[in-house]
Amino acid sequence: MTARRALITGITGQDGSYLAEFLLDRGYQVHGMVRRSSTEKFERIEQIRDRLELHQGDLLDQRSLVDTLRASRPDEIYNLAAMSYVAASWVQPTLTAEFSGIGVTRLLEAMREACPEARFYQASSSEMFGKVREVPQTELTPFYPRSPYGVAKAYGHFITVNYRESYGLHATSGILFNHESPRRGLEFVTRKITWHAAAIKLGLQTKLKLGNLDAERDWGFAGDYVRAMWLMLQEDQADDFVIATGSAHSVRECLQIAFDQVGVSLDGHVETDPGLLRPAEVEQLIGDAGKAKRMLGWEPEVSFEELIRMMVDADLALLSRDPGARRAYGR
Ligand code: NAP
Ligand code: F7E
Repeated sequence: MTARRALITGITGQDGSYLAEFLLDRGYQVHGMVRRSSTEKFERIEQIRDRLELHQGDLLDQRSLVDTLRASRPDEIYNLAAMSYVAASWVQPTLTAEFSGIGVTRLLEAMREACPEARFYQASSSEMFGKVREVPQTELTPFYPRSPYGVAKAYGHFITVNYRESYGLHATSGILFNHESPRRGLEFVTRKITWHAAAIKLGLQTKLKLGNLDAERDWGFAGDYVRAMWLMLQEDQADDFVIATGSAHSVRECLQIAFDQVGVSLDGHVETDPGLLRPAEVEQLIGDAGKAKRMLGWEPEVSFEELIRMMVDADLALLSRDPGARRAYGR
């Protein structure tokens, strides 16, 4: 039997790397789209690099998208590429809209041209709920995004729904709440905390500066969430699904768990920095993944506490091996 073929945009990112491993384990031929860069950033896919077929392309460039789809001939397309850091979306709002909003239309247009029978997954986000209209949030909760990132993702979500309804494409939108892992970018709050907890424990840093400690998120493990992406594309009908754990925790709780894990007191090590507050904040997000549970049989397997401890232990191991690792990010 010939292997099923999947194309992942954003394969060098946190989710892309976990999804690529997940699909390889299921016998897929996995293709990835990567941006040209003067220095390769393949750290997260190094361990599987020789089992992947990589194509050069960019969500800003229509020609490269059509060529990537023609060359990879995917049965399943996972559009994970985006400018994913909310805080940076105020610094580069137009570029964020181009990558994370219009880029979705470019890829859907390329799909119409090159492989209209494929199945398409769009990486939508709980940031679309922003200033929430109801608690918990479901597939039917109205959006009220609070950042240029959230606005761009709302566009990406609706263009996915629209191409499903206009052209009959098998286009699914996964509305995923925050998910983290030891491969999370160092600028996101959980990883910033676990990296600093480890660095402070090892005597490599003394202080951690954070913004809003009261913000609450519904945090899950990225490995659980890529399984949900795949399950969505195995459904005969394309649809929208919320993926979440159903519990919210504050940044403050995350700090406490991380510092407890390394056995260091928070006193004297943590400062709040007004410069890290956002122009408009999302105070609390909690998702209801009941539809995914009923239709896909999906449930998260890793709890919040297990996740943060796993990340702290991975950062302790990383920094013990190489104390200079990513010191540049240790701000
Ligand atoms: P990530 O680690 O920041 O990875 C983003 C990926 O997108 C990287 O591979 C990056 O490539 C690529 N990319 C960025 N701009 C691109 C462009 N113009 N053309 C081609 N590739 C581009 O993000 P993640 O956490 O894995 O998230 C994956 C997706 O899910 C994103 O769309 C994100 O917005 C969405 N999402 C994430 C979460 C979460 O909590 N993680 C929740 C909801 C939705 P480089 O390596 O070249 O930079
Ligand atoms: O912030 C607060 C911050 O940057 C979480 C992305 O994957 O999930 C992610 O977006 C909270 C916010 O993630 C710091 O104000 C306090 O309230 O880790 P974050 P995010 O903005 O929720 C969604 C679902 C996505 O789709 C995105 O792609 O933590 N916070 N102090 C801080 N946040 C950061 N980054 N750094 C701080 O020092």
